[in-house]
Amino acid sequence: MAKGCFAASKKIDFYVVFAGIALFAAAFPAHAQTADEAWLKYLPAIGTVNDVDYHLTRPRTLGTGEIEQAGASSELTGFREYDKLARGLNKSNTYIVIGTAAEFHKTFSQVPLPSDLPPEGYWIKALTLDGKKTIVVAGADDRGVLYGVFDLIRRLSQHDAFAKIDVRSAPAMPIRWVDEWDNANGTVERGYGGPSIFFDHGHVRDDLTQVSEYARLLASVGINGCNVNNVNGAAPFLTDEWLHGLARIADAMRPWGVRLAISVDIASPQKIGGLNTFDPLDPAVKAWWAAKVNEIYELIPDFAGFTVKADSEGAPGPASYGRSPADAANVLATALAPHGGVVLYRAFVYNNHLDYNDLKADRARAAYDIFHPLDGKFLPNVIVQIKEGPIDFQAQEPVSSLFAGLHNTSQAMELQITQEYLGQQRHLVYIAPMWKWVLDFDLRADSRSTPVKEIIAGKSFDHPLGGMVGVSCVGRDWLGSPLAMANLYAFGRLAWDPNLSADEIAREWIQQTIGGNVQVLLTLERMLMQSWPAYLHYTGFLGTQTLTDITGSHYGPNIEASEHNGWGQWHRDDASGIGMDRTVATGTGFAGQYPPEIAKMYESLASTPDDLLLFFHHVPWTYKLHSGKTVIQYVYDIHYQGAQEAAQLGAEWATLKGKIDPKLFEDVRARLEYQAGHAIVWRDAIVQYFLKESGIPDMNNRAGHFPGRLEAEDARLTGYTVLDVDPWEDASRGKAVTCSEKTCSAEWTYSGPAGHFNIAVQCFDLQPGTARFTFSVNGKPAATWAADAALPSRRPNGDNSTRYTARDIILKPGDVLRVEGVSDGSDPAALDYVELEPASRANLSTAQ
Ligand code: GCW
Repeated sequence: MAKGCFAASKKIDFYVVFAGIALFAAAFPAHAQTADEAWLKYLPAIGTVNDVDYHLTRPRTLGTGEIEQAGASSELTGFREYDKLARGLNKSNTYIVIGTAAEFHKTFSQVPLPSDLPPEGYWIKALTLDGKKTIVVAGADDRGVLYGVFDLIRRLSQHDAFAKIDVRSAPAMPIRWVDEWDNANGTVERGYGGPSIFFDHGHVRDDLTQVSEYARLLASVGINGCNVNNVNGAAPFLTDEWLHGLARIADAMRPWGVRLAISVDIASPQKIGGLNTFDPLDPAVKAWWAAKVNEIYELIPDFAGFTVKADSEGAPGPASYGRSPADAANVLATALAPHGGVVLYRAFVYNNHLDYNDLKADRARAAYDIFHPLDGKFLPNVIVQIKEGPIDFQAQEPVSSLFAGLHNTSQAMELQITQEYLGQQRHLVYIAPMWKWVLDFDLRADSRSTPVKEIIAGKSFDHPLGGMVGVSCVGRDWLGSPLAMANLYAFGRLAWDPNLSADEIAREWIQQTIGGNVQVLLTLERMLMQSWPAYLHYTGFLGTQTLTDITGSHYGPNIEASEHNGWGQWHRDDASGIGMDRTVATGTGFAGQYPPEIAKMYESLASTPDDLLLFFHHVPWTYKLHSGKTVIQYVYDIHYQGAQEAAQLGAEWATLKGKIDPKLFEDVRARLEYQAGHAIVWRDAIVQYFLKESGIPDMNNRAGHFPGRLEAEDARLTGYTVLDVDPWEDASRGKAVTCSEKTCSAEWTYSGPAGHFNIAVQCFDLQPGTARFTFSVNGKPAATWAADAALPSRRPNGDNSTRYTARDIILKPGDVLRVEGVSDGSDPAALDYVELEPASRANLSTAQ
């Protein structure tokens, strides 16, 4: 798979000069990933500049604050460049003046500022000031100015008309943070974009250039806080050396209005503080936290606060002393309150040693069971941070019942931007449509309208705090995949305004990042919007959650991995049926945690929406969905459909060849081709597993039938030995062959009709080695390739099953097909099958 090409795709044209060089890039070494390579690049947008009668000159700043200066100074040359573009066209002078409302009152009291701009809000207005055409950007405060300037830039990049510009905007919620799961050693938990931009070998990095770039990106979409270290293993970060390093990170982010937060280990007083307890109610522990917090604020006066993972997945917590999360949170909150800091206490607290045989046991219940009784017991600067679903960032879950269970506590919703369970950035999955579904979900608390977006904004239950936290996990290659950056962008935009739609956010991002013409815009928008449903369709079904290896990679298919263990991500399938009974009447009672109207909907089979059916109910394979289809037939149909949709993504992208940057085109093309192949691995795993489990055939006769497939285990093998793949469903019919010598081969004699074929070779690309393959017909090599992608697992399974397709191969009966695999010791060139498809039946996944 192509790696890292995107970083090199920088194009020096007007808009890049405008954003990337004129604004900031001079300060950055050429090799670093910069914000203009994410979306701040202002490629020419669609259509023509329709606002050419402006002669934009450098903005005048009314204040001297660092944040305001950052926003303003950065724009100067950019607007001059805009002027160059407009040269020769009919134009007149227009000035830009930026400042806080207070500064405007002092200098230009005649400007009719709105009197009620909320914190961090702004007003952009075209008017006449001192006889000159002027665009005023007035912020409620410094951050408001900065966000207003970024809004103006966004409009510039989309070529909005300025003549009548009149915009008022303010964030929907005060907490708009990203969380990074960076470890002290420079790795990033669940990060797929390379090593940490913050840390290296147990220290804060010397060069924090990329941190400033990241902060600029975050500021451009209104994010105002960044928690830089993993919630796991957080204890060392409170030591002296770390705090000094963290202060440098805070300095790098401060000009962009992004405040530093850190994760803390609740056992720190014992682990690094020399106390013999971390009991939150122990006076020595309280004093330790208070002193530590004072120390932090000496170094970082605008420190944002702490995030806490406690009593969860092995992390220590207050339960060790019989204390509650409120006891622990409040000790930290007391220490932080005098300085204006907050505690984000994660509700991700559950027992990962549940008894699978106990039909009442249910991990989904945990957050509500633990936190609902504590409602009202948290101090005002504590915010309970709740994952959007009751389990764990699955491709589809109902919304967490806890959102409606805390009326007297501030809440933040935690989303995952990094695609841990959504294809780990190797698959294109634009998550905004899923987030929108969650944000818009009306929980009907107190039988009135209480959509999640209003609860977390503090509106539904009247709290001043609340917001959204996105687990981002960027690395030195940002998210490691160019199109995945749309998710980071969308997160920020939704935290600012959850009423934006997923498709309009997609359009904004495409225009700013990829540019191109209307076809590019519409095609990529369609692709982004189709990508989450497609992923859902080939990875799981009807609310079972992602049927992945949940005790391992969280990537490829492994259906039994979720069952028979204490982790509680069960789907409880057997020969008779599938699903978790979470009803009050006969199941775990989880459905009853929702307010009555929602509880009623999920309690009954008839009113539970099909897409969450198996999250709430256990049903026979022959149970009929609202569509009239049986569950098992749906499993077959939707996985064939999902794989086809994945192939369609590649086909759509292929139509953009020549219309966008060639390196970006090729990078994404290779990724989508891989994704289409991996979707087939997913499809086959799930379909053959449940075919065997249910014993019910596919009405459409696809499950278990692969007419064009030649299995490796049926071939004439030289050096290869037959292997039972684990889990069995990850290989065609459960078997593959593996090379125990240096060079091995598998041969088949073709006996079908003559014709042109695309021939897919399905092999396993293991870590850490590089196997080599050659596919030949009658001894003549048709394709040769190296299996050198970075995929999880050192054993052949669905994590690393990949396909290479040789196209338009002419075959006649009697031809000998041969795959030769060269093992390098650590990658034994394992092979699953070859699959022949008539080239005329233009397989969408083959589009190039
Ligand atoms: O889903 C799990 C992840 C862990 C993560 C944990 C959490 C940081 O697999 O990597 O740990 O959630 O959210 O705490």
